[in-house]
Amino acid sequence: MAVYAVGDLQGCLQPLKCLLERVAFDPTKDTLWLVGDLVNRGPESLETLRFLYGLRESLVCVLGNHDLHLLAVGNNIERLKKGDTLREILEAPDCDQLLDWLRQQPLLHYDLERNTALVHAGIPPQWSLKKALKYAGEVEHALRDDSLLGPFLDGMYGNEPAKWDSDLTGIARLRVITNYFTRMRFCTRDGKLDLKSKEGVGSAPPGYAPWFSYKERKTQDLKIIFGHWAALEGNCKEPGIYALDTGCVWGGAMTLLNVDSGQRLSCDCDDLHLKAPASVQPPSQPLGVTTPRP
Ligand SMILES: [Mn+2]
Repeated sequence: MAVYAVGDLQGCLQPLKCLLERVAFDPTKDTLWLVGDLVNRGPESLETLRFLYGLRESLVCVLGNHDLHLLAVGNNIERLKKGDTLREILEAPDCDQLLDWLRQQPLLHYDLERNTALVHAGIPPQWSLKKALKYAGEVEHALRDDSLLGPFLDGMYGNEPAKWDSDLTGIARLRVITNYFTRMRFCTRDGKLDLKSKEGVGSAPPGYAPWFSYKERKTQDLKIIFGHWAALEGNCKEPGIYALDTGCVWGGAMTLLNVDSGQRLSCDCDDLHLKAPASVQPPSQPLGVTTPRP
């Protein structure tokens, strides 16, 4: 009855299978938590989604920015971008089934028994868990509602407003909530986002710091498991904060965390002879230095 959390998959199915085999994952007993960015950039986005759909009864997964992008492209709101490896999903006979499942997934998951939250990017310092769950619910409602889905996906792109204000309404409100949960790395003490810097902790612009680093953060008593930030290379010294994106798709590794014991395992993705398409190249610079991230 173990709970395992795994970092960003980005269509890298073989490293996930390698990790699940190593812990003898049993879907009838164990649970898999995923931090989102299930697809894109990697070699097997379609097979990854199919595999997860098959495991859905034993799975908790939160949405990442790439998953939202897939939903936007799949609903004809946005076009494929250079470097996207999502076409095979859009052309698959089971595309609708997979995307319907994907849009039901939350942005934030909270496990009461473990006092642990699962989120793609993070929870901004000014939000309590209670507020974060409420605001995540607003976006989740829009994703699940047939009449709200299109307007939400159409309006979610953009970096403004950079900061939360409880008076925000409509798409601007949903956009900043979405940016906090799925794109945040650096912010100010009061939660103003910088969405341009994608490098390590040392690259914070003046006045900004990693979202988890503020002493006044209102989720100090909560364990938080997150992904999205490959430049951290899985290192986060903040107590109770677990960074799991170790840049598998960029030639790094995929990381699995036993949520109860804290034990980590990683699978080196280069060892699996991934069939990466020619358009997907590992970064030429060491991870965590100046690697650009989507
Ligand atoms: Mn991401």
